Amino acid sequence: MSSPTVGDHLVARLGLWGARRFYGYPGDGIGGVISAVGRAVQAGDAEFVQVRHEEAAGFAATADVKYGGSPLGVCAVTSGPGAVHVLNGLYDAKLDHIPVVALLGQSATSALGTSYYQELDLVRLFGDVAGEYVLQVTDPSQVQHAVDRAARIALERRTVTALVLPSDVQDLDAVLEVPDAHGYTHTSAVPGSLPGIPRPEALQQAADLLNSGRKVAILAGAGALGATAELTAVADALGAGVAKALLGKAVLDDRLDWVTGSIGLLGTRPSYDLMRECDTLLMIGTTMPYTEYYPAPGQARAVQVDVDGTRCGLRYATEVNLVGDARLTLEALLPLLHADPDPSWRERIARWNTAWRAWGEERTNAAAMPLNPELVVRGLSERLTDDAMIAVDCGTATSWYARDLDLRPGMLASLSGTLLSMGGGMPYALAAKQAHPDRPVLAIVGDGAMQMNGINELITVAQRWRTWSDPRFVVVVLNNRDLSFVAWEARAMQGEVPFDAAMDVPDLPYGSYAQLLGLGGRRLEGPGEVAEALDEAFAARRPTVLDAVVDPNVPMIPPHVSLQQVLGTAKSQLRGDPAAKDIVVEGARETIGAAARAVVRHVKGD
Ligand SMILES: Cc1ncc(C[n+]2csc(CCOP(=O)(O)OP(=O)(O)O)c2C)c(N)n1
Ligand SMILES: [Mg+2]
Repeated sequence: MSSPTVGDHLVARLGLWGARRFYGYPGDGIGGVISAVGRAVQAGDAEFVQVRHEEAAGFAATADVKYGGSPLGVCAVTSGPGAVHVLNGLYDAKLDHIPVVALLGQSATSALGTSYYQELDLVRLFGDVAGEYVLQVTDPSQVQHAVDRAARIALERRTVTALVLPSDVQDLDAVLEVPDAHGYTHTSAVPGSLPGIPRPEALQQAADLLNSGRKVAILAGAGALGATAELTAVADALGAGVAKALLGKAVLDDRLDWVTGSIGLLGTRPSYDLMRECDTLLMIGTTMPYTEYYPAPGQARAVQVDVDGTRCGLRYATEVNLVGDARLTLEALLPLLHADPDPSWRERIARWNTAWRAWGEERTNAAAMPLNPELVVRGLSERLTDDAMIAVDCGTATSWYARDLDLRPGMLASLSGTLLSMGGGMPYALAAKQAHPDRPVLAIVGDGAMQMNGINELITVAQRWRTWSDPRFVVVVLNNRDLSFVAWEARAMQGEVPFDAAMDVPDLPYGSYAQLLGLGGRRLEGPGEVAEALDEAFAARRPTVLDAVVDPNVPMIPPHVSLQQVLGTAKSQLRGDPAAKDIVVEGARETIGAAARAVVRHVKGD
């Protein structure tokens, strides 16, 4: 066998870090690495997932880690356009604190600096997204330390790192043994120990504060995932209610009466009330950005748990910050908790939940033309098995997911949580399947996002599904022919009439498109069809796309509708929003319409 190349060395060294699944797209700029991945695939040491667009490679590498597949995500893309395309997916990783190494092709060293074709200054371009570590590799003896540094920094700082690889360097002979000489460095591919437990004094201080609370609220985020049992025990010991940030939704069962579900603009009213009424706040693995959904400043005494001390005290003024792993920290905190919770606190929380669920039923059953999206999403809750994986795109789908989909421990669910990028849903679902081919996946995606990249990644699904031991891959397209989320933002936040040419999405028969690809597909146009179609899709022996024709005029009502937002809606109605006549109808939809009309009357002085 010919001697290993720089590309082979790179792939093998990444393998030592557990990074063996490469999401990517070839091009001559990354040719030597792609060939090396190919040789590793042949040897059974690696896997290559070709996506339809490099952005999806970035999203999928991120999601693979989020769904518990690889410890370290990796994507490989070519120079120039490939590198530019992957950026958005990498920003998703950076903002959600997911370790990903990007392998970027580059023009040959002999051409660099000559404005060569596809030559971009990638070290500079990636200086932000991979600001913690971006290195152009020009000598084979760098490979060992370049990979070790890129992997270690990505893992330790939970961020993105990048290696820029000139094409000629990728094919040079590898230097597997770094010389024992001046100017060389010998690095290790052994990962660091995981984050540990805070100091005992800090734990005691936190316990004293929490023990003195009478109405304790817990806010759990992505950092709490994997700590379900410990979180439950701590919440019980404190008699606390728990609200969940979007990325932490899978940590606790949505149906528990002391769990108030999602929080924030897309969250529930009980989560808002929990925060506004508590006297003590325990934040675990979250920096949920919507500060108006925290307790009022000064209202609650607060403790925060986070693996990264720099994120403590970021959204709410804390008294004690516990820097450590969430599960270990909660476990260590538990024996110190001797609270005397007021039982009426959890009883109140349960009453809030009962009222919220009743209103949810009402919203779900409200008539809509032709389908109410909340009816579709609630139907999904009942059909998900305990091992289901869920991926959601950005749009009204995020809102219905946050409020209407009941998750249970054991399920895996994620989305582009901080970047909130459209186009994450399908690559996330694909990566979930690559990570766990034996589990079913559900993707909920808007029609805008589907047309942005979803229909393309459906081709990847068609290409790969026969390699999955469980072929179930259910895509629910919320086809409202509208960029509904932003249309509602325009109405509620700016008081603007949405601008049709900007908001309209062309209708497309997503189910028929799926059939063209050899997948299952069906269009849903009436409430009577929903249950049967969902049952069929979850029982199918191949991926299925359900094209749910839903009403764009079902409003996303914030959990507490502020006067300002209502005024915004009222103003847009006054200015003749063509949707206004449809918005103001029966059931739940009347809530915002009626409030808006009340303000309109007030403004007009009736
Ligand atoms: C890449 C990207 N572009 C634009 C936005 C702004 N944005 C947020 S939601 C949304 C509308 C999504 O439309 P669709 O996928 O049809 O879902 P809907 O809200 O209609 O259910 C837009 C344009 C974004 N978040 N990401
Ligand atoms: Mg839409």
